[in-house]
Amino acid sequence: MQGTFRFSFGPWNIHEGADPFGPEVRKSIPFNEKLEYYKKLGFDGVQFHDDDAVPDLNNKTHEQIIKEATELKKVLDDHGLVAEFVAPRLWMDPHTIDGGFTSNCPKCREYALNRLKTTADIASAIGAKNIVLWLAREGTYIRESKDPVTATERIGEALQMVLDYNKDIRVMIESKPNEPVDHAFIPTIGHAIAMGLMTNAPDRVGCLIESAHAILANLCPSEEMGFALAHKKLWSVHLNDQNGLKFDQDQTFGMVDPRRALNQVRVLDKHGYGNNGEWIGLDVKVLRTQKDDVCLKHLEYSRKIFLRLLEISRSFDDAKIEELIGTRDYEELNWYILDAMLK
Ligand code: XUL
Ligand code: MN
Repeated sequence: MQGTFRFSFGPWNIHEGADPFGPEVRKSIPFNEKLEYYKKLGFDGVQFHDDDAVPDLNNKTHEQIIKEATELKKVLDDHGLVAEFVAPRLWMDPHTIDGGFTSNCPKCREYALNRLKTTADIASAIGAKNIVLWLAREGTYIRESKDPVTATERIGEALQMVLDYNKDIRVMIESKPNEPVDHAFIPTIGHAIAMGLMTNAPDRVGCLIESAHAILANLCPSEEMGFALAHKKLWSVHLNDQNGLKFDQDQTFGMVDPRRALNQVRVLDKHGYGNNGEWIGLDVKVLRTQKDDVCLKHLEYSRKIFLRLLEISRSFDDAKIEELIGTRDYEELNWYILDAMLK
């Protein structure tokens, strides 16, 4: 069964280029202008952080937040766009300096839980069925500062809380082993899937695999995807690329290792990804060196590279591959794959 592919990205994937060592290098593009680019670039889905959808959340009443989210839904409808998910931005606020759900400060944990409820409300108002939890600061810089059992239980309790709070939503956990923290509590997709088992609704807890995050855990993204697909838990992906174990690079899909990218496309396509409405998210960053007039190419080319790799993957003769597997001639299999890619 082949996959069905529709593409999404988040407004943060078009940005001004500031990094920890230097300021912005491009002009800001207002959110409404960003929306204009989606269809032109071949994208139909929008990914949101809670405050991408409703800016300045902390200073608005619940009523205002829902009103603005409802208005946003109309804007999306007018553009023919769909909201894929909403993710609480639990890493920027002063309450979340030491994490959200696992913070050592009870008031800060309460803030994080309330923000998760608001995220669920925004998701419902903009017609998104999914919440993404990238557990950015749920981890430690100093190992003795948090007890890992208590921390894991607290993440489980947060999941249970939001599943009970809004029965229509599903949660997708986006694992990442490090950055901004030294060591995250949910570093891999195996951890993410296991978290569902701490709730009474594991069928509503799945995962989002980001290529770069798997690579940062020194794991192979396509194998991680295979594991999640076997568990029927791969509900979204953030495709991109990453050159080794360093800061999270969010490079254009396939930029570093096209074969590794091919294998991600192949496992998704072979196992019918997208046939239940799953999206291909491209969590890619504009290179800081790109000028204003060419600052969307990372999105355009990531999608294009995905589609080119899909063509190559679909051109493979399965019988030939089976034959090579049967004779255990893996050198020939390697040649067969590389020859197709290098043509
Ligand atoms: C962080 C990351 C985030 C999430 C959304 O590394 O990938 O962009 O995807 O919060
Ligand atoms: Mn991501």
